[in-house]
Amino acid sequence: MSRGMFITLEGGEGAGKSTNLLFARQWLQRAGHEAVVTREPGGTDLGERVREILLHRHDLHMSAESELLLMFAARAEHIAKVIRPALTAGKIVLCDRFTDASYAYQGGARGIPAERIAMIEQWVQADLRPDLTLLFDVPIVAGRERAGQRSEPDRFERENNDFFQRVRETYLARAAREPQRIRVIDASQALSKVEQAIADILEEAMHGR
Ligand code: Z5A
Repeated sequence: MSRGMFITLEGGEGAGKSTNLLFARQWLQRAGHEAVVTREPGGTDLGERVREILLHRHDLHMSAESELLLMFAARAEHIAKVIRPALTAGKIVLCDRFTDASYAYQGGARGIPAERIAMIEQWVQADLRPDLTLLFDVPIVAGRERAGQRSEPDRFERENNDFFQRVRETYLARAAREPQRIRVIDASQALSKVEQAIADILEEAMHGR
């Protein structure tokens, strides 16, 4: 069987990943491709429980290392149960966040050296890397304003602007190093323009498939 395609969506808070994931799924559907839609942390029973601990258990204080390892514990399960089986079956996987987020949040923002993250990435993922990553980039304040419309902030949303600035810079630095895979989309534009940018990138990616 042919290997499918692994597409991830990344970005800071309120950048529009969830909104645009729906658009990407519909675009693929119209082009005749069924996509498996999933998210991190999460995507499996175990992953969703780990997500609950990571995002919503404000009474639990954890070190950056514990946070990183919990992300990868959820990821190992997600890869084994959802991502690899779908790719092996030739499907497209659309995933809301993946390992670039670990580099941005636990690496750039919390300070864990990238080389250490790379070791765990290699162990947990072996040769699995996204084929394409859509990075939604928006200035911190605008993103936080959009996200702030929601009720209770999660554990990450309680961090300050400097934290989110480091997240943004790490994402952009990774995109500069891997411009073929990580495509930066200006998410401060009107939604219709963002959608057009996604459609153009998907068109190109599907063409080369
Ligand atoms: N995390 C980590 O630390 N390490 C890891 O390895 C992984 C994750 C995998 C959960 O992620 C947290 O996990 C995340 C990083 C950490 N924490 N943070 N921050 P999440 O993806 O579930 O949560 P999130 O980043 O907070 O997502 P979000 O705030 O829901 O943002 P979004 O999905 O990018 O945005 P949205 O919900 O699509 O849009 C927000 C609002 O803006 C909404 O009302 C939209 O209608 C509006 N919007 C979107 N686009 C536009 C445009 N273009 N114009 C105007 N309005 C717009």
